[in-house]
Amino acid sequence: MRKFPPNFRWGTATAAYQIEGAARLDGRGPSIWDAFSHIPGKIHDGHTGDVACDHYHRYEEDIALLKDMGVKCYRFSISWPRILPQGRGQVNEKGVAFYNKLIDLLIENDIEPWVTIYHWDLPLALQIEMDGLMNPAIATCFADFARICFARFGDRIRHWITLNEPWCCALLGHGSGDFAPGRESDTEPYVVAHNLLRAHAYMVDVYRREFQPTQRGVIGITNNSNWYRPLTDSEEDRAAAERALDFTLGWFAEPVYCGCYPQSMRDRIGSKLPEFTEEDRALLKGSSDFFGLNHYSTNLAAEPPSPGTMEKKARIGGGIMGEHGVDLTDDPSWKQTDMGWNIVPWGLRELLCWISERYGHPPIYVTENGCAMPGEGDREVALNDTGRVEFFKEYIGACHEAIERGADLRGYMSWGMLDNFEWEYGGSKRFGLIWVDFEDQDRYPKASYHWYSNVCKNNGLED
Ligand code: PNW
Repeated sequence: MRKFPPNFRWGTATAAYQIEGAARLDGRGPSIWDAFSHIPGKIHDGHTGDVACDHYHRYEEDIALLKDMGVKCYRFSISWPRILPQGRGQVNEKGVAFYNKLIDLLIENDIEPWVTIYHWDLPLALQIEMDGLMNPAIATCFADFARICFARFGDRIRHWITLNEPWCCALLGHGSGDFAPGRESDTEPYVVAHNLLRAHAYMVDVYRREFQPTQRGVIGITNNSNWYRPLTDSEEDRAAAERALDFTLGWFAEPVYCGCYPQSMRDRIGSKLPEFTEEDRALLKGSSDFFGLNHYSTNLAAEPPSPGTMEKKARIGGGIMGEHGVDLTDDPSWKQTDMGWNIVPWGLRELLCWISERYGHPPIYVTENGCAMPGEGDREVALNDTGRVEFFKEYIGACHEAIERGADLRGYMSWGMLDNFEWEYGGSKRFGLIWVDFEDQDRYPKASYHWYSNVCKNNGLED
């Protein structure tokens, strides 16, 4: 048995728009994802999050499934437009009541609620009225929304995550246009990233000044990153791999830990990269009590030119990925998930050790890791998901190795609890430990659910 440290947090994660449904119920206002998913052609087969997993009505059943799984914690996000239908101003008490019921029932079942304040569902009103994440004033809107969350729920929440994966909002929402609000640009991502970093800092500032002294929780940000392995041992390729990390993870982590953007970005982006004011810099530096990491894959990184560069540019739009000047490729021997993401478990180990070294040994939580597997539209295939069990076994093993090498990893959350609305892919990509029948909303635990349940209960991996 490979045991994990005592008090290691085993959990699983979801996001509001991906599971709740009840999109027009009990006073919820529209978000940019409601608007985006209803535009023909944006989402696979015209799927939307109108119903999703109907978790809004089935949260009791879902908490019972969490309880049986034996997780110690459950990460979910709060739908901003359910709390503030206009994005600011009047609070929707029915929305508050839903999260109160959810939080209370989790605690009753000995499951720690971990709250993500923003998992991409910006109120549509803020997009229309003020250009959403492009407007510097959005940071104050985030802080005001967060204050309501702390005030209403903070007496029972010990772990807050301000933002989920700002990289996706910047690059996919404003670079390639694959995500809401669907903008394609090679300048907007830098502005959006900058405003989200400021929003994070403002939210943390509100928490630390007004709530943390009495509520005694911790607060941090969750970033996503692949691991980038140098294609060869050459100095150029090693520099290219570091640069790829800077442009994905360092872009958001460096300001939080050091108060500025990575040097390689400043060198290459020049004046397109906004600058922090002294005040913002001071608020940002040291603004995370832990390092939240979502991790899904690994690529090879090399110094261009080579044909791969152009391919990546086209895929992740606007030329912006090209700006790091890294040729990203895949090793043909690597297996891939249904998303086409490479399965490289040791990449997570390397990334955890890199974070630990680069950012001064912070407490780290893996707040998402998981896979979509092919053929799972078919229930029988999904319930016997040996590929996912193998994936988790190897990736959790890699976490264990990272701890042995000295990383202060304190928790691991699988993505995701349920098959859900997988953004642009709608219901066609299934990441869940639990299979969902989107016709009648019945839930069926997959083999991986039972396997993961043992990991949680044993606090370790059976050999
Ligand atoms: C994450 N990429 O998204 C999100 O936090 C989840 O909501 C989502 O369901 C999950 O991963 C699976 O996709 C990502 O292009 C989306 O590298 C895209 C990327 C990474 C993460």
